[in-house]
Amino acid sequence: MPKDTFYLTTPLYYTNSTPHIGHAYSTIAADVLARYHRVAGKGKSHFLTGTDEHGQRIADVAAAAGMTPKEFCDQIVERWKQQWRDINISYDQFIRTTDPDHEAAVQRIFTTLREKGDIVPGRYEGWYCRNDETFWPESKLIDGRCPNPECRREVEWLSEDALFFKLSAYRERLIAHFLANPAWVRPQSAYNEMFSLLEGGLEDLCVSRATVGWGVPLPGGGGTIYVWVDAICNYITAAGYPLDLDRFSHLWPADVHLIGKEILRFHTIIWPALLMALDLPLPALVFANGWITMEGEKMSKSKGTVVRPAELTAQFGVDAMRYVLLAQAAFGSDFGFSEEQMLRRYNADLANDLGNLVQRTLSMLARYRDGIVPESHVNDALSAGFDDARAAYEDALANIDFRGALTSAWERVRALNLYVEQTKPWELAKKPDRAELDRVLYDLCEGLRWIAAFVYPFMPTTGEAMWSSLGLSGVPGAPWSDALRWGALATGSRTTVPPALFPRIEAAAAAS
Ligand code: ME8
Repeated sequence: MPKDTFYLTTPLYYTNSTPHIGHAYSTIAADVLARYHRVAGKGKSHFLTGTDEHGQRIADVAAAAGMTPKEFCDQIVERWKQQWRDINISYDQFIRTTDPDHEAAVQRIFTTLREKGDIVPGRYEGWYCRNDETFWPESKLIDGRCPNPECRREVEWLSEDALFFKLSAYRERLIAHFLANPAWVRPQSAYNEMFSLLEGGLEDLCVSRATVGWGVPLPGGGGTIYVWVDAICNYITAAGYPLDLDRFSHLWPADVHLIGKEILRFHTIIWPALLMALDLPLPALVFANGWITMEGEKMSKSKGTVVRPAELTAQFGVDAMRYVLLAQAAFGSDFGFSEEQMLRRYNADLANDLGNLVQRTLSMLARYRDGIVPESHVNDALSAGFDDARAAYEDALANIDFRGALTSAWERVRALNLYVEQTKPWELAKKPDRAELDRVLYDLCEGLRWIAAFVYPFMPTTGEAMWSSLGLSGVPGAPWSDALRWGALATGSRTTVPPALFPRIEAAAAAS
């Protein structure tokens, strides 16, 4: 069977904690792409997310809470799922690394790699960070501690018989893949960093843990499979590998793995090498989002600098939170969390620009024409601007450039607001000849329809509210190539004025 589905993934989040806006940021980004592809894509799409539940760290947290690791994960997973429902994440599949079919698939993969000679026995001696579940060479430690700025905990010396994946044997092939596919890791800075890591040489990877009990058991006994190998294989096990190869053939290779930049090495060096060892094709793109920072550093639970999505949705609402997070910075760049900046953006882009356009357009239509869409007509100047915006929007999302897509949509929002100022419908309404006012009102409603389609992947509830206010049913913008033709809004459609979508928030109210 040929691959026919756009396949998109997020990282699997650790269940030792609950979601903060950093996790939400990556997941919202994936949701935007998934919704856009469902509406505009040529085929099906599949959006995978889930939880990473094995490893010593999670066993430790569970023990501290007086629960078994599985009991602990079962209740935390519900909080992740609830969070995603609360912010309108439309995943198609949620995988847990404790799912029995995932565990069985990982064991099969492990056995295959052993049989092929890619996993071999050896002895591990070195530093291990229990918190990060990562082996660190001595040269990387900072003052004898874990070099991850979020962690910096003491590392332990491990000395045990272990199994190793022959990562170093894949270095040449990885280098060749990077050279032949210069856009497969993005942004460019991520590609460059990973390429220079490769050039610096690779060591084999220890893939078994004799002393960690909470994990996928090693086939044949003697401990568990290294949690990162277990977790990273989710992208193929969720798609059916190796137990349902028919399903797998529709999905794999993934079109996009969205990840945070701190896990690039796992996704662009270890993961492709594992896939090469399994004779499977590599994902088309790994895109690393930047970090949302607080006081210049990645948000960190241990430093008490995390912001929860609920804190933002209480203030702005779900859609506005989704918008402000993605409009704030180029995807792939870090940005400092600032409620003040978010508030400014909310008031400028949502309350003033979009909210105002929706209200004034539909209110004027209600007042002057009983809410009925006037006769359809062609307006070359306006429609050319919308065609260009559509092309720019599509191009931006093909390049995982959320801010770019929003910019092209908001240029049209502002163009329509300007059109209102220039044509002054309230003055045209005083003229006995109806034709000119009808043309302007049609243009505004039609423009609004396009904007609803652009807005929908980012702000689903808002897009739907705009769409139904225009008397339309179905998913805004679907199917894309029919919907995004100027003049498709039917004459005679009955519109309604929605409640204010984005009431202005005063800074004083926000602070209280
Ligand atoms: O790393 N800014 O899970 P995790 C932006 N289980 N994105 C952030 C962020 C921030 N401040 N904080 C977290 C793991 N993220 C592994 C992954 S994948 C097979 C296994 C996002 O719970 C970002 O996508 O620590 C980052 O990579 C992910 O959450 C890390 O989640």
